[in-house]
Amino acid sequence: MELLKYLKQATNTATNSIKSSQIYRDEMLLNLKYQKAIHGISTHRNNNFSSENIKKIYSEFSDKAEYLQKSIEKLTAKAQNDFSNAYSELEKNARFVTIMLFGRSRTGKSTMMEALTSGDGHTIGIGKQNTTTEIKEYFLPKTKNGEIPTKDALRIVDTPGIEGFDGEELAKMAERYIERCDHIFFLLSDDKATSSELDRFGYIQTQGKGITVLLNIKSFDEDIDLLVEKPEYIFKRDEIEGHNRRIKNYVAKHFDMPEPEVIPVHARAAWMGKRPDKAIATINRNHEILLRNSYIANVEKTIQKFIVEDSVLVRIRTPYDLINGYIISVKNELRPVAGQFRELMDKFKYLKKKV
Ligand SMILES: Nc1nc2c(ncn2[C@@H]2O[C@H](COP(=O)(O)OP(=O)(O)OP(=O)(O)O)[C@@H](O)[C@H]2O)c(=O)[nH]1
Ligand SMILES: [Mg+2]
Repeated sequence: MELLKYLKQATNTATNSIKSSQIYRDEMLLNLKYQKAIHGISTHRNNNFSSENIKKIYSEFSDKAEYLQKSIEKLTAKAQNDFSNAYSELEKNARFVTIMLFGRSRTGKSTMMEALTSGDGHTIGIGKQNTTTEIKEYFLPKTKNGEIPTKDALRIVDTPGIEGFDGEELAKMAERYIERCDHIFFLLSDDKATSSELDRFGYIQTQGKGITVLLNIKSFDEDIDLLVEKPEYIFKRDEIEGHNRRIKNYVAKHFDMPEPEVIPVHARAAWMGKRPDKAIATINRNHEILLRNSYIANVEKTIQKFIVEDSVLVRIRTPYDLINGYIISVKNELRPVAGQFRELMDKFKYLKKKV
């Protein structure tokens, strides 16, 4: 009940912030019609040049200039469309505080989502990569049949793995969602954390999003007994400390951002502990202890803390971060085209002089 109050507060903040950012959205949409500023490039195409050579050179120049102009048109039209959609999504979903699960395939994102929402486990992968192939949203408080709530809620988003067999397309799908969320749970598993996945911190940072690392302790199922009896054999302090240091050092070395919090958790045990009916069939163990020793409570505490302490500030920023993110990405995409334009102009000036 207490949290609902804060969720309501977050909704109000988001609504106000979106309203006050609308003039910037309009300006952004207007400015993305950049192609209007480049005109007249090929107006001389049919000029009656006396020399065949000049005619040929001029025509080549015009072709290239037109091609570049079309590239810019396409690029800006796409950016305009994507931006406009992303912004309306923000408007439409202002009532949700959104936490997104992000990470390589098989790190346990879906398992974590099932644990947090006390799900039936059907989204968890069985031995294969890229089990999750689309963005899926889940809500707390839960609604009947998982319908989209009409009131303020916490939205937990499960995404496809960013590094798996199905590669780039799915990774892009997950990355595109970053701009729509308020906070990111970056899943790493203790069995196979690579530095290439940590490189994604840089991208998330440019979108202005906060990150908490969930270090999923993926011990074997047979070790679930051990987790109940002797959790310190599963949550090995030295190993966790090693991961913790490695993650923090890597982020500090490569990105200009605060050290992320790293929370060790056993996603599978948490899910089993929350689904006693299912788990009883497989294990005859004490679910309360299993749940406690999974340390899922630390993840839940982080969510509560985010809702109570940070969500208001974050939600003031969200629409502005979205706008900034697009400015940065359009700039990056336009840069190579601008370079080609410059090169073309230099070449043209040179030719003119020669002629
Ligand atoms: N032993 C153990 N296995 C886990 C744990 N978390 C996940 N798994 C297993 O790891 C596999 C992948 O888990 P998922 O939750 O489907 O992973 P995902 O990150 O959603 O994977 P994609 O959907 O492919 O991106 C499943 O077989 C899980 O049962 C854990 O804490 N311990
Ligand atoms: Mg999944």
